[in-house]
Amino acid sequence: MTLHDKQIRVCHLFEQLSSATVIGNGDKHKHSDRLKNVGKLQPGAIFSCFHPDHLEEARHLYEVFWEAGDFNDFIEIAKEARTFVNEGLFAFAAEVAVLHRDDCKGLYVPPVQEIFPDKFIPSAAINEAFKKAHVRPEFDESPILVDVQDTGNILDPEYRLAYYREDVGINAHHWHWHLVYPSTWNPKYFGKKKDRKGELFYYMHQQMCARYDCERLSNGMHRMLPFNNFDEPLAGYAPHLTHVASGKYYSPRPDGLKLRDLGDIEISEMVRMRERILDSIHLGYVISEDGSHKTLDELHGTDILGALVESSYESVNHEYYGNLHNWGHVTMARIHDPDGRFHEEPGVMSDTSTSLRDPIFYNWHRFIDNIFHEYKNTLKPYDHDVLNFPDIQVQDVTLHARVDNVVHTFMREQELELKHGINPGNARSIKARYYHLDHEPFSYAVNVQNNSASDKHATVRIFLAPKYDELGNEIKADELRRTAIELDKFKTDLHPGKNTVVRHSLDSSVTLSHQPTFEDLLHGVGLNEHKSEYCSCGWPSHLLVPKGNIKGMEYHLFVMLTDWDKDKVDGSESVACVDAVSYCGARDHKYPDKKPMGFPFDRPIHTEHISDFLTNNMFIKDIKIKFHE
Ligand code: CUO
Repeated sequence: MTLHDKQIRVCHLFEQLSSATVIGNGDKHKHSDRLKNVGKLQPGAIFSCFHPDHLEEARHLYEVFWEAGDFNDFIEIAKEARTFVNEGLFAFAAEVAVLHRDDCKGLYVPPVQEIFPDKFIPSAAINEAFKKAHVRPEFDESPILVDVQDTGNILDPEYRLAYYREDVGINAHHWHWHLVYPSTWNPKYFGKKKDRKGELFYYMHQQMCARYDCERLSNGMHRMLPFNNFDEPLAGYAPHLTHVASGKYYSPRPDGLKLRDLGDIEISEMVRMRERILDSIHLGYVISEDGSHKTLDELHGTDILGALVESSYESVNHEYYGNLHNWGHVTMARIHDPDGRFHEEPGVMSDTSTSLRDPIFYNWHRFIDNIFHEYKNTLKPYDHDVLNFPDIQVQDVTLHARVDNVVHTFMREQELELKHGINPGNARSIKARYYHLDHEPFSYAVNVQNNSASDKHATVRIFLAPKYDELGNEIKADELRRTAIELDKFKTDLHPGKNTVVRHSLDSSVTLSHQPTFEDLLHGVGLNEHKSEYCSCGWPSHLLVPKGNIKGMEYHLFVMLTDWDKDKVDGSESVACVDAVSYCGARDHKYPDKKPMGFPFDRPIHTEHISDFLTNNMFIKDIKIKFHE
């Protein structure tokens, strides 16, 4: 079977999943014995990647898919499961299988925004598409185009950031990230450990918070206030998303509701989880299931905490530390109907493909990030020797764009094809039109002097951080750590003497450069046996930099070169997807950088101004980001 034939069969598993009528498990006795543990979550219900029961059922299913004898067996058992398993849960499990089965290497799953357009496009636009399809003559196969309506207005101050929170690309990224790193991943069962999974949970979400704060400052708003108090009334949000096949919608949350106990979790338990985690951070060790102490050492501390806070399968003591982060998502998603008396569906916080839409996501994740920050603050600042790269001096950095050292941003029109998820009638194409933030392409030129007599290998680390806070005061070095966003990280070779290192924004190690569409995959376009589904993880390249403002918002562009021979890990040069390794890691490989994620901003900085922190191998250039209306 060719790669293309396999790809078509994978695509068919996901076709029309949004509008398919899945009948449920009424006929369960007829199903393969292998599927006896699935079919609990009703079709049409909103699958939660955070609720333990949903996750457990999804784990059963992806393990069945993983165990299938060969590719054909996998497709057949998946086709059977698709007839009665909840759609979202099925997609999650089938995608995890495509990502991890050896016989699926080189294959993609279609983009989640095309599988489930109803998780990305407000229902008014989707209804409009249905209407347009129904009122036209049968022979008319011309494309249908509908516009996406606003989900709020300026009476809600947070609405200014709707373009960002509701961006299709960031929500798709988040869904994908949690497929690459399922919290239920059992390394013993699969025989492979995902390297630094807990630390990446911390880092990827920390970066989401930092990026959100940059976006807030760009829009003249204060940085986000973390969730802190389990008794406080929370701000509301209305998603306007409805599941097409079942008519069930992601519930809105009115302003002013407080967290309440659910049948399966009490808020007081969550308070206790936080206390226990913080106590352990202050003691410097966590308590394992057998009562022994595990030190939060410099090498593993963040990874241990990440697993415990999320919490994932690798938590050292699930019983004692609980499942703080995941329960936050679930309790916030069910705040409007905690005991289920109204049969309401949860809100968007329940689902990884929708939760970034809700402002509360960022408050919650900053609260989680503050726990990691508390831990990082127990570590001593990096010594000069760790920061410095002897003989290497960065002399200048220029950001080349239309105007040097200025990046222009703007809103770009975009269309999303809906027809593979929902297709009323016979339209050749049904597209939803929306706008997203984008930026002009740019490149960095780094002038480096290698004062040694030999070639050196360097890791180039590029970050961006806003220069001023919401009040116009310069942000101090230690505070900059919270808002510094990674733009790129790559290897370069330095000859003795002067070097100019040039790198294009399109090559960034945080962003996804290209993702094939559903149509591409059906036609075999973009297939490459050396790439695979793992390569679909990555931050959207149109959101590499924040919006900035009309005047030109000032940012520090921070560049640091470290010794690649010390940073490298075995096999990192043979990683298949080098596209977005910073936030997504690498399939079947160690995270390709030995330094702690976020280095050098992950540890306290004791100098007041960032310029006093710099060693010879670092450089700061002030640049502007200018938004064009
Ligand atoms: Cu990704 Cu809370 O883990 O959203």
